[in-house]
Amino acid sequence: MILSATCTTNQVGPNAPIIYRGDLETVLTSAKDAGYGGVEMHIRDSETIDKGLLKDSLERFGLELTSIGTGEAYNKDHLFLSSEDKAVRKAAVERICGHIRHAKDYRHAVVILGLVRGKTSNCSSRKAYDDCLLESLKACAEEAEKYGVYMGMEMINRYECDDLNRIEEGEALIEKVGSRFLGIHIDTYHMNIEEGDIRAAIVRAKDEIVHVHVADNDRWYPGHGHIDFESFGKILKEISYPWAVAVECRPYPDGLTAGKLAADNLKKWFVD
Ligand code: LER
Ligand code: MN
Repeated sequence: MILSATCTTNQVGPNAPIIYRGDLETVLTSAKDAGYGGVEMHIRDSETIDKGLLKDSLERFGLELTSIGTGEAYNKDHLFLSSEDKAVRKAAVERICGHIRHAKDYRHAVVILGLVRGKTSNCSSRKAYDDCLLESLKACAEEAEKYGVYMGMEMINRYECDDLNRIEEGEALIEKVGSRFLGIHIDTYHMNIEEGDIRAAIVRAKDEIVHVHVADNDRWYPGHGHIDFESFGKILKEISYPWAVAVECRPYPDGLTAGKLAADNLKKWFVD
């Protein structure tokens, strides 16, 4: 298991759950100094960034790219996979395919499918949402299979997204898409709201989980609130979860403090 920190070089809101913000050198230095082994980069469009620079910089710092956050496609560009507008749907699929072609240069950089899938409330009916989302996911899965890149369908709480809140919903959709490169991405903050029995849900989906986010119940760094991370760490050990655990919390009281306390706490709880 590798500990990862959320980072961005883009402008994002003060409450966005991304710890390190700033230029590439600054965010990678912060992640390395706090003791992380990898980073999750939140990238608006992989096709328009200097991918070589990112790769070289990560190698220089000895950090892995564990995951690509894709939410800006929805938040800033209003692109989403379930759109009934064919042009929007196509652009959303192309955005995700661009991230997939970027992720292929790394060992296991998961392309996150969170808000970029859209919401049922963005569509004229539940059926339209389901049909459009399935069509788009199948197109993305084709690209993912070509390059052996995993996409992680993130289960997000009901207040932020009106579908795919619970792990079992994710499992059902993944079965419909039918690609082993579409996996489940869990997040302690969302599970704390949505799952009745977190352990049972994780154990049931264990073979499909490709990425993990951690934040406390108040979305501060793990250890600030009342989620039992020691037990959560034991569940990940029980299923022999091999991939990254990325800290995705609000940068409170500031990014450097949040990132360092999160890393110290998680090492204490998760690493033998
Ligand atoms: C994204 O990983 C996430 O967890 C959402 O809550 C983004 O707002
Ligand atoms: Mn998350």
